[in-house]
Amino acid sequence: MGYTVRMKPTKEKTEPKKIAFSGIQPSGIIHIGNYLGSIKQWLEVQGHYDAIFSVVNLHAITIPKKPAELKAHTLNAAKTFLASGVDPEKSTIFVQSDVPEHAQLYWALGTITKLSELYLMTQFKDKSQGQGKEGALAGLLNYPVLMAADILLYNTTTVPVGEDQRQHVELARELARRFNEMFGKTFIVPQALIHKTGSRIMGLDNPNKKMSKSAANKNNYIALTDTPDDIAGKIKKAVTDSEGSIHYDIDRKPGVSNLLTILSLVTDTSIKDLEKSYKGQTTYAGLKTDLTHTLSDFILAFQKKYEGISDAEAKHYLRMGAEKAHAIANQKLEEVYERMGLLL
Ligand code: AQP
Repeated sequence: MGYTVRMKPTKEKTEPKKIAFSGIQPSGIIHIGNYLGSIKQWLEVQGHYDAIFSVVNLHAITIPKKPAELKAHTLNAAKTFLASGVDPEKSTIFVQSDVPEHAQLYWALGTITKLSELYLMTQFKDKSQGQGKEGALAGLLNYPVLMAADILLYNTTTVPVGEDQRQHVELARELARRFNEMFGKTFIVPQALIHKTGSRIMGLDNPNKKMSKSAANKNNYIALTDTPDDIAGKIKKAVTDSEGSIHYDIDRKPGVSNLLTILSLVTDTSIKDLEKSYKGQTTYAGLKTDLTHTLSDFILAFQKKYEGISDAEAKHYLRMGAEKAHAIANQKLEEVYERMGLLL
């Protein structure tokens, strides 16, 4: 005699769709900090998330730019995405100004953002110093509102960024919650994805300030366009300390800790293992030589891929991406307009 085991019908669990959005400003030549803090994480989410990556040129003009340079940096940024391993068949890449919904949602969100929230932003405080108290531009103040629009347009769940963007993602979360409360559930409240190591690569010339594309001193950053000679020169001049012991201590040894962090991420070796391998060394020459060779190999391999990508190919993928992004963004904007009473 056989038994019939009746199984309770199991409800199929459908995981919510994971959507990642991130961007880079075409405000200069992309550096190793942008790569390690942001693009490297994009490659980790690619394939597991619906990933959308944008060259955020509307953000870049919050600090005045020469038009021809902005155009060149925009295309170069897109080629950098591709050369780094962003696959345009798996992920969407596009230029922000090609999708007008970013500026439109920015306006709508600006109407529920408090000025006090914007004045609190560290990036505004830092960057407006260069514009002077009276001359600080509204675009720079509103930068985080535009960034919230970028993120919220795509039902983004996850925002892979460097540490400097944490405060801006926090505002995007707050605006999503506020809008949902005021007008009904419209936006997903996104999470920042910020790695513990590498989310804040420091300037080589000043390890107490983050590496930055627009730094006045070229020795601040390793650009992805640097030659092995540039790299050797910059690493040689990188600020360390006079202690002569190679270990990680962010407070007492910010320069050496920064070099160890970069080497750890580029070689996929833990900082602990690196410390062990340099135990007993009393100068920084060995660490600097290893970092120079590792970075040169990494950047030369990147440049080889970059040179294989034509402008026409990059433009093709950007057009394709803009169409895909526009379709999603347009639907979300309509929903927002409907909820706010902007559609009849
Ligand atoms: N030093 C850094 N370490 C780690 N991650 C970093 N990012 C920027 N600097 C570092 C991350 O790179 C992504 C793109 O940055 P962005 O283009 O939006 O502008 P940013 O954050 O203001 O970077 P820069 O290089 O300093 O540009 P400028 O000089 O134009 O302001 C972001 O995810 C950022 O967190």
